[in-house]
Amino acid sequence: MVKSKLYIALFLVGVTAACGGGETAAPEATIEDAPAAEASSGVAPDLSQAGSISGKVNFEGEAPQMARIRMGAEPSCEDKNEGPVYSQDVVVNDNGTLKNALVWIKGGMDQYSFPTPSEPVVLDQNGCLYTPHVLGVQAGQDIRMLNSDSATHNIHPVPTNNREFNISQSEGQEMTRSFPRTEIAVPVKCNIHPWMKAYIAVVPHPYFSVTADDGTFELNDLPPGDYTIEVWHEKYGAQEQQITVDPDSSQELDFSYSG
Ligand SMILES: [Cu+2]
Repeated sequence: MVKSKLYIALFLVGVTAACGGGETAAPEATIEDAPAAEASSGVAPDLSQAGSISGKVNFEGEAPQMARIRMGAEPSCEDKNEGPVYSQDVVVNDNGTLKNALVWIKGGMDQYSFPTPSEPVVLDQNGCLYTPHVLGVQAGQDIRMLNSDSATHNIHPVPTNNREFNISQSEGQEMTRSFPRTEIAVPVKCNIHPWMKAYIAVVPHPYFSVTADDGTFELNDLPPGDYTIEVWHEKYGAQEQQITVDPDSSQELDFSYSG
C-alpha cells in the first residue's frame, strides 16, 4: 500500500514536470527517483553456461593529427604534465586500433535485471585533464569525482537523458554522483578549462568495455542468447553487429572504423 502510494506520487511528479516542460530541466527529484523503476524489472540471468566475446576495434587509414592542447592559462597544470599534451578525441594506437571506444551490449538484455555495483568508478581531474577520457559506468552506480590538481575545476556534465549539474571543485575535494538512466554517452566539460573533455557512458547492465592502448575489449559472463553489440566512439559514431552467444562459448568479434 505504501509502495503504490509512492509510485503514484512519483507518477504525478513526472506528469507535472512534463506539463511544465519544454526545454527546461526537470526538477532534481524527478530525475533522481524515476529511473529506479527502469532498473528493477526483469530476472537475474542464469550464468551457469555463460559465454564470452572478445575482440578489437580497428582503425583503417591514416591516423588524424592529434591537436595539441595549450595549457598556458593554467601554469600549475602545464608544469604538471611532462611534455606536450594532445587532445584525446581520436587516439589511434600503435597496433592500428582505436582507443577510447566503448563496446557494450545494446540489445538482448532487457529481460534481465542486475544489481547496482557497490564499488564506485573514479573520474579524476589531473593535470587539467579528465582521467579516464571515456568512462563506462552502470546506471545508478556511484562515480567518485576527484580533483588531484591545485587548480580549481568545474565539472559540468551535459546529459540529454539524465540530470545536468555544474559544480566547482577546489584542490583535494571530491564528490560522488550517479546517472540513473542509460545514456551513451554523457559529455563532460570543465567551465574553467575549455580543453577538458570526458564522456561517461551509462549502461543498464555490467556488459561494457572501453578500449585502451591495445584496442581490445572483453565482454565476459554473458548468459547465452542473441545480442546486438554496439561500439561507440565520440568522433566516429556508433556501429552495431548481431551475435549469438552459445552456451559455454567464447567468440571473437572485431569492429572497424575508417578515418
Ligand atoms: Cu578544469
